[in-house]
Order: sequence, then structure tokens, then C-alpha cells
Amino acid sequence: MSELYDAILQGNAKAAVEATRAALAAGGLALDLVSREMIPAMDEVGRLYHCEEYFVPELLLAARAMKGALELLRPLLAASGAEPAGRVAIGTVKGDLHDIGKNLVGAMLEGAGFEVIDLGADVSAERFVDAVRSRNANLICLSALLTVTMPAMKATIEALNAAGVRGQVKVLVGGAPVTQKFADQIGADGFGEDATAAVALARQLAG
Ligand code: B1M
Repeated sequence: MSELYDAILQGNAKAAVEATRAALAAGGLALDLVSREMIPAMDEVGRLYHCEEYFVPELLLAARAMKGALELLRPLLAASGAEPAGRVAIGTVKGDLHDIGKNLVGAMLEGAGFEVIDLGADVSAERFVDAVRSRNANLICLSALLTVTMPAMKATIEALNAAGVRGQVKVLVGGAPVTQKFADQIGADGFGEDATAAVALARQLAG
């Protein structure tokens, strides 16, 4: 694997940024770097964590390295110049701090011409409701990486219903443990398996 892959695996943020710069200078495409180097590196980090070779500090360092590289790539992922396609409020649900996938989806949505309101991680249902009410979001993207936080997706949809704004907005869900079946069960409008699928679905629903 490449220097970028190794840098993320080793949690070396400086090396990850340098490797990203070098790969871009050599003609590498941002999307290829994300899908062929960065996501596989995080998958390997997850595997090492799972078999107890890595622990939380190593996860944090790898996440920091991933973020550093993603910051460099973000403008390139978002440089398509497409027409505004809708206003998306995106966030990781209440109780969940994982934000790398969410950031990636947000950057890709920007690249597809959506206006993106990034609510961050650990976002309460009320804040999603507020994004519809006061910021006119017409699409909501919910991310969850923990099985224990998946119910917060359902709670968010219920809160949108209770606030009377569910009809104004499409709700997409995603994140490693989320499935199409789960999306159907909780009454979401769609499930994005990865960032590319999420963007395609967002376009379809906004169109
Ligand atoms: Co955590 N963690 N973590 N973690 N972590 C996982 C998710 C885990 C699978 C690791 C493992 O055990 N193998 C496991 C969850 C098990 C489960 O519930 N099934 C786990 C655990 C247990 C935990 C803690 C509980 C650990 C602890 O403290 N004991 C803790 C929980 C904290 C909390 O959230 N309350 C925790 C903490 C952390 C860190 C903070 C250290 C760090 C996160 C840093 C950060 O995000 N800023 C971290 C990390 C890095 C991971 C792994 C290694 C990597 C996640 C990641 O960034 N992947 C992860 C293992 C793994 O997934 N391999 C793991 C790369 C990213 C690009 O992929 O996020 O899947 P992903 O996003 C994809 C798709 O899922 C999709 O598109 C993205 C791009 O293709 N997608 C969407 C995501 N969101 C979407 C939204 C959409 C559409 C698509 O909207 C429409």
C-alpha cells in the first residue's frame, strides 16, 4: 500500500498530509485517494482495534491523520461547480462521536452542488428539527457508527414527525452498521451505503 495508507495506519498526521500533497502533485485524484487509500486504511485500523492490537489512542491518532488528509482533499472533492441542488443538514446522531464518514459524505454532497449545514457529531433530534425549521433544510443526512446509537436515528425521525416538519424534508441514513432494512423499519427515505451512494440518492430525492 501507499505512503498515505501507511501514514493513516500509523496515526502520523504530518506524514498523511505530506503523502496527500505528494500524491496530488503526482496527478492522483482526490476521490481515488479517499476510496483506495484512506478508507482501506481506516478499515485496517478498525480490524486491528477489533483484534486488540490497537486501542482507543491509536484510533484517535488514525482519525486525526485521516482528518488532516481529508481537509486537503475537501476543496477538490467539492470543486465540481454544479448548480445548488438542495440544502442538506448532516450530522452524527446523539451519543455518537464518529465523524469521519459524515465529513466525507458532507464534502461529497458539497461537490455535488448541495448547500451543506454540518451540525457536527453527537447531534440531538431537536437540533435536526431546528435545522428544518430555522434553516430550511430540505434533506437530512443522519450518520451512526455504533449499534447503540442507531435508535437515535429513529428518535430523530419521530421528533421530525412530532414537530410537524417531516413532510418538508427527506431523511437519509448511513454509517457502517446501518442497512436498507433498518432504514425501511424506521421510516427513512433512503439509505446510503457509502458517500457515493448517498450523493446519488440525495440527487434523486432532491430532483
Ligand atoms: Co470507534 N468504533 N468507537 N472510534 N471506530 C467503530 C465504529 C467499531 C466498529 C470498531 C470495532 O469494534 N471494530 C466499534 C463499533 C461497534 C458497534 O457498535 N457495532 C467502535 C467502538 C466500539 C467505539 C467506542 C465505543 C470505543 C470505546 O470507547 N470503548 C467509542 C465510542 C465513542 C462514541 O461515539 N460515543 C469509539 C470511539 C472512536 C474514536 C473517537 C476513537 C474514533 C472516531 C474519531 C472520529 O470519527 N473523529 C473511532 C474510530 C476511528 C473507529 C473506526 C476504527 C473507524 C471509523 C471510520 O472513521 N471509518 C471504526 C471501525 C471501522 O469502521 N472499521 C470504529 C472510516 C469512514 C470513512 O467510514 O464512518 O463507515 P464510515 O463512513 C462511510 C459509510 O459508513 C458511509 O459513508 C462513509 C464513506 O464511505 N456513511 C454514510 C457514514 N455516514 C453516513 C451518512 C449518510 C450516508 C452514508 O447519510 C445519508
